[in-house]
Amino acid sequence: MTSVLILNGPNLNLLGTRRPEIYGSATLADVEELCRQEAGKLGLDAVFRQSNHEGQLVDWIQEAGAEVKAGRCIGAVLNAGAYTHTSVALHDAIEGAELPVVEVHISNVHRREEFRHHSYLSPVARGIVVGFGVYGYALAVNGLYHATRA
Ligand code: CA2
Repeated sequence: MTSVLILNGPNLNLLGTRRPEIYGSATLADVEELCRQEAGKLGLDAVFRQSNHEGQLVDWIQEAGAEVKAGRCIGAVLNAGAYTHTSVALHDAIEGAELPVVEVHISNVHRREEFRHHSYLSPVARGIVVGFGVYGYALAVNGLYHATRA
C-alpha cells in the first residue's frame, strides 16, 4: 500500500493539553486518527510521527525521499513547529531528498508574532495550509495527494 508520511516537530506532543485558545483541544492522537481516516479515503496508509529533535526530523525526511523514489510513498505533510522559523537543516533536507512536502500550521502564523511570519520551509514546499486548526492536516493530505498524482 502506498503511504503518506505525517511529520510533527517540537512540542506538538503537547497538543490538547495547553494553549487551547491557539491550538484547539484536539490531541496529537486525535490528529493521527484524522490523518488515518483521510488517508484511508484516498487508499493511502498514514505513517504518523512526532519528534522534538531536529536531526530525527532530517533523518525521516531523507528516508521518506527514498521511499518516494521507490514509489512507495507520495510525500509528507509537515508541521515542523518552531523549527519552521529557524531550520536551514530542514530546508536543505527537503530540497536534498526532493521530497514533496505540504507545510501545515494549526494556527494562522501570520496573525501571530512577527518571528512566526517567516518560514524556511515554504520555499521548498509544494503547498502550505495555515490557520484551519487541526483540520488543516486533512486538507494537507488531500492537497499532497492531488498535487503528486501523475
Ligand atoms: O500553528 C502551528 O501549527 C505551529 O507550527 C505550532 C508551533 C509554533 O511554534 C509555530 O509557530 C506554529 C508550536 C507547537 C507547540 O504546540 C503546543 C501545543 C500545546 C501547548 C504548547 C505547545
